[in-house]
Amino acid sequence: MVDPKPSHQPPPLVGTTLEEHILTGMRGSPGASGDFTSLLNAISLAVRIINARVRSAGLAGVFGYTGETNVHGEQVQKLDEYANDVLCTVIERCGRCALIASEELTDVRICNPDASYMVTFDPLDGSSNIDVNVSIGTIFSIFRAPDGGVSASSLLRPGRELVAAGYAVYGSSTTIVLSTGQGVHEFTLDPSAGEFFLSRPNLRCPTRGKTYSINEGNFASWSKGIQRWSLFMKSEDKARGLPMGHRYVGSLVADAHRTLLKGGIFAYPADRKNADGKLRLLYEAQPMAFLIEQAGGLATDGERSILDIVPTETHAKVPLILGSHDDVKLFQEFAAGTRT
Ligand code: AHM
Ligand code: MG
Repeated sequence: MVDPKPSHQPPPLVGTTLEEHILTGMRGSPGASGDFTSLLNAISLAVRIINARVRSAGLAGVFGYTGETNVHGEQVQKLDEYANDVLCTVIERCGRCALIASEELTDVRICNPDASYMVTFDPLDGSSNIDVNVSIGTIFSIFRAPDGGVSASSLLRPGRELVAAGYAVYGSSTTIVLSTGQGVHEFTLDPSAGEFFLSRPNLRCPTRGKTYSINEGNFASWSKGIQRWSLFMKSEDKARGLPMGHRYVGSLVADAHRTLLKGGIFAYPADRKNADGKLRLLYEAQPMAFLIEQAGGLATDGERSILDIVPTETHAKVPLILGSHDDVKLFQEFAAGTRT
């Protein structure tokens, strides 16, 4: 007897790996030399190594790895320093990166001056959440290196020139969300295989969302316009979808990831203490803005697209408002005082 034909296609036995996905995207593209794939492979390796350490961070405490030295007499690094060292080592060794900028490095680091790319990263974003077992992540971006060699100012460029950006979330699972300028795709680590597999292709940020995300504790230091916006978010008007729900993790990766997937708005605006906000333009705001715009959302400083702003220095800060198109536009109207 012949089995009846299945009514649907069975899922593939093996999913698409991150490397396969990158290779397919690069095939046939001008200048595809394999350098870009090697660089992304290096970043993915660094993320897996950092992930292993993040997953045992609690055990480190249990086993007494809390002081300056551990039971083996080795220096114990803080997790964010460790993440920085892993990324620097793996990226430098792959030989495809000319220049590195990191939140943990005071100055940019020239590694392979003739290489084709430059990389920025925030090695462990949301590090204040490490001790309380809440999601943290790694943010990165990739620029093409200029012809004629790199210098300290080579990375002071608008985010529009990025060739790729992404972040890893060390959450209930470990994921990498990546864009090489052809949509945004999520890959999830299968810990048993040690491999990232495509889990959600072509992520789109909904036009409107149901939650807003901001540190409400800063209310008293915001401008009048932003205070009015915050009160509006909490006001009751069912027909307009108000009040919005409030969600705030305090890790940019986690708050931006939720906003990208479910819509809504994340904001870290300027306040009385921080005239330029708190977040860093080069390795936090630019990569997140690149991803959100690729997913159909908006990322602004309240007026301009983040991707049009040129950093004045490596660690320059910027107000960051990102998320669903309509929710970000509304924020801008309140901030500008055109809506009260
Ligand atoms: P960092 O942990 O890399 O220094 O990043 C700064 C963090 C962001 O992840 C987060 O959005 C923000 O600081 C939270 O700040 P606050 O505690 O002031 O709300
Ligand atoms: Mg950060």
